[in-house]
Amino acid sequence: MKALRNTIVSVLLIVAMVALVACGNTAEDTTSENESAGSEKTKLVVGTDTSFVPFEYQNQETGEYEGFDIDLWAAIADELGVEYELKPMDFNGLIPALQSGTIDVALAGMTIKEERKEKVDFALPYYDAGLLVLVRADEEEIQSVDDLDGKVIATKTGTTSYDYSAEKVEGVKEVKPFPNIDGAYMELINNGADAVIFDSPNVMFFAKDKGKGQVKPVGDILQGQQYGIAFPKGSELVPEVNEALEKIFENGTYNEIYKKWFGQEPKSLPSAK
Ligand code: ASN
Repeated sequence: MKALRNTIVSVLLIVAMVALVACGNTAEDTTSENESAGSEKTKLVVGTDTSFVPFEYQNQETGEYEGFDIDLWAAIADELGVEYELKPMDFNGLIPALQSGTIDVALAGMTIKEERKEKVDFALPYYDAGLLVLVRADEEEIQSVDDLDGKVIATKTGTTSYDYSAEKVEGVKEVKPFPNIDGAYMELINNGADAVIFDSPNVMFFAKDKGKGQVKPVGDILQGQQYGIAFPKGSELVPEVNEALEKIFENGTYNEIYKKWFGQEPKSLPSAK
């Protein structure tokens, strides 16, 4: 009888222990799930272009994303006290990704444009740029945008340069769009296009760096433009980012980042128009 009671007690104890362990696990699992759900929520997804030197590009040795925009955003995120992850994508996919909520921020040297303002919200302008014509180094006929009558222009899909080339360049024969500007530069070098029209800082960087000796910019800077960081319509981040940007403009951080990437401080700070 005593032996039977002992067995029953032992079995009950084991059952109780198993139940406890199971409960413990469940409790733990729930906590960790909650924690990860929480951190995912506070981690912003920042969509960025795959190749827009020197604003955002992937360092081939380290695999890291680098550039003026990447540093500027890091300073903004620091001010805001938010965590984020960079999500590389083609430029053309950024606005749809903001609209569908796949990304919280688009960081891509994106020109502030009325048409885009209907789809997304922009923070304050953070960089003054323009467009520039690039031709092969041995080109003699094309001295400026006025010499592109009957010519083929290569540029990046969905950009202000595409619109400019298609709508503003008189007599243009064909505009060849590439998802990535490197493709357009290669097309020019390989004689598939007569010129590239694209953002002046990127064109100048390419002409001095990878394209050195093979290409040259010609003519004046066309169409003054300003870059802005873009957000989904109605995003609560916009006023916070604007406040952070104003602080970064005033405390010298902007000038420091500018100097790091462009070799000198800006002549003036970008101002809202
Ligand atoms: N700034 C240009 C645009 O927004 C091109 C780019 O690649 N960011 O269309």
